[in-house]
Amino acid sequence: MNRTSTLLGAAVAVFLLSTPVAQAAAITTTQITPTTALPFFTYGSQQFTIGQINDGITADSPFNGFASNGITAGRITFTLDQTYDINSFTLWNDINVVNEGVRSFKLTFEGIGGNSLGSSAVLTAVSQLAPQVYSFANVAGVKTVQLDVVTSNLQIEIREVAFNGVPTVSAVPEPETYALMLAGLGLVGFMARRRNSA
Ligand SMILES: [Ca+2]
Ligand SMILES: [Ca+2]
Repeated sequence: MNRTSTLLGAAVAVFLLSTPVAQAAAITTTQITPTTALPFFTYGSQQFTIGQINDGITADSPFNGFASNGITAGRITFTLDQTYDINSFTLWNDINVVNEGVRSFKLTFEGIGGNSLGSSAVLTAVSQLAPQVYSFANVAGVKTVQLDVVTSNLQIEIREVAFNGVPTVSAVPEPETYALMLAGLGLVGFMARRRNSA
């Protein structure tokens, strides 16, 4: 390995060390604001409203979760508290009592300006107590996720949702990182010129 490639390697190493790496974490509850035009089911004094989809409660009791009052398809919008780079969606569907709930759905990701960042394929779901995790290639800069329920059995019933990801980091390097990169590249250029003139 000659000196130029060694210096180039050093410059790249400095750049990598200077780039903060956030740990992927669950995006839940107050990080998500759900909205929908779907009606909600009521049972006696109980209301199965959209806010139950992100209240952090995933248990069977007390019948917690959103239910769409007999509507089997429709859109629920999740607005996130900031932009995230997302790599999975977790669905707590209905519990498997009489087998209602979501059967298939699609996710569409949107950036901060409402621009589409792409959609998932139509994904399948089953009624069960355990959460279902849907992993996908990382989608960067997501501010809003549209959940389009395509089919359900009896009605849409969702106990809870979450995403997994990291807060989006600006693509522009930090000033000090940028300066280190320039210094490294300058050294490489200097050494290359010396080699050429030698
Ligand atoms: Ca809940
Ligand atoms: Ca149910």
